[in-house]
Amino acid sequence: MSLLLEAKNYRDNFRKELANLNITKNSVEELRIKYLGKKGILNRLFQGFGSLQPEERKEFGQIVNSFKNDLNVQFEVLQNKLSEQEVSKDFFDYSLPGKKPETGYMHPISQTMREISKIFREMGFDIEYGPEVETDYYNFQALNFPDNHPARDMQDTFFINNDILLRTHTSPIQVRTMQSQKPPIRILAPGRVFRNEAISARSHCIFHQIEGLYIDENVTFSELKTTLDIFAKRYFGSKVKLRFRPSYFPFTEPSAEVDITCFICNGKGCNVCKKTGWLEILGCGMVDPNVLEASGIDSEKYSGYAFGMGPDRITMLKYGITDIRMFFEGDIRFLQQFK
Ligand code: 2U9
Repeated sequence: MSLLLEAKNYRDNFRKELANLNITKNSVEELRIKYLGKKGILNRLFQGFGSLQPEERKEFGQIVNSFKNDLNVQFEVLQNKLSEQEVSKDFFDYSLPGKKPETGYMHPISQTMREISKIFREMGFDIEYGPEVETDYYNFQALNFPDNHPARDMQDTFFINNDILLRTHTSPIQVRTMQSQKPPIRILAPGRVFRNEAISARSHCIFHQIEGLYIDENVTFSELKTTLDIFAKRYFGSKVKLRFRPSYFPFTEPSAEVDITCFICNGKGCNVCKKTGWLEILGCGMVDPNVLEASGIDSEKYSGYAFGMGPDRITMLKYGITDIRMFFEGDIRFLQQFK
C-alpha cells in the first residue's frame, strides 16, 4: 500500500476509534501513545516522507499535517473531558433540597382513639388509664359478674393465676376511678384489652375499647341518649340517625345496643351494613346500683350511665379493612397508608 493511502487510512481509523472510545485515563493515554508516541503512527508517517516521490510529497504533507492538527485538538478535548470527570466525582451540589428522613406516625387505631377522645373531652369527659394486668376483683367482681358468669371461663380470659388476669375490658379503669374520686365523675377509659379467643379475620385476642362513665345526682337515660347522639353525629357525620335496641350487660341496667344508619350507603343498604342500612357501634346503659355500691357510691343519691365501643371495628368500617389481623402485624406497607 502506498504511504499516501496508509496515511488516509490511519486518519479515518482514528476517527472511528475516537467515536467508540470509553473515556478513561488509561484508554486516552493508550490511544495517545498509539498515535502521538515516540514510536507512534504519526512519527512513522513523518519518517516515511523522505522515501516519497517528489510529486506525492505535497499531498502527503497536507494530509499528515492536518492529521497531526486533528490529533492535537482531539487529545486536548479528551484531556478536558477527563478533568471534568475528575471534578464531577467530588462535586456536591449544596443547593439541592435535603432528603426527608422517614418519621414514625400514629397507628390507625390510635388515631381513631384520639379523634373519639377529643370529641368527649370537648363534652367535659376526662381521660383515665389503668393497668393491663388486673385482679379478678376489678375485672369481674366489682362489675357485678356472678361467680359462675361464662366470661370468667378459661375460654375468654387470660388468667395469670387464680386472681391475676389480663383485663378483658377497660371497665376496671372506671372502678378504680369510682374508688378514688367522688361524684360527679365524667371519664373516658380508652385502652388495650385481651380475650382468649381464636384469632380470625373478625376477632383477635388483642383489641381495644373506649368506655365512658358519668356519675352524678339525677343522671338519666335521656342524657345518655343525647350524649351518644352528639358524639355519633360529630364522628360519623351530622346526617346519621341512632337506634337503641334493648340488650344485657352485667354492669348496666337497663342496657342497650346502639346502631347508626350506615355512613357508607346512608341507610339504603350495602355490603358493609349487610343490606340492613344499620351498623352496630356501641353498647350502653345505666350503671347497675350493685356496681355503684361495690365501689362505695350511694346508689340512692347517685345514678350514672356508661357506654363502650370498639375502635378496632370502627377503624375497619371507616377504611373498609376486612381483616382485623392487619392492625397487629406491623406490616409497614399497611401502616403507611394511614400517614
Ligand atoms: C363501670 C360501669 C359500667 C361499660 C359498658 C358496654 C356497655 C359495651 C362493649 C361492647 C363490645 C364494647 O365494642 S365492645 O368491645 N361494651 O357494650 N360497656 S356499658 O359499662 C360500665 C363500665 C364500667 C364501672
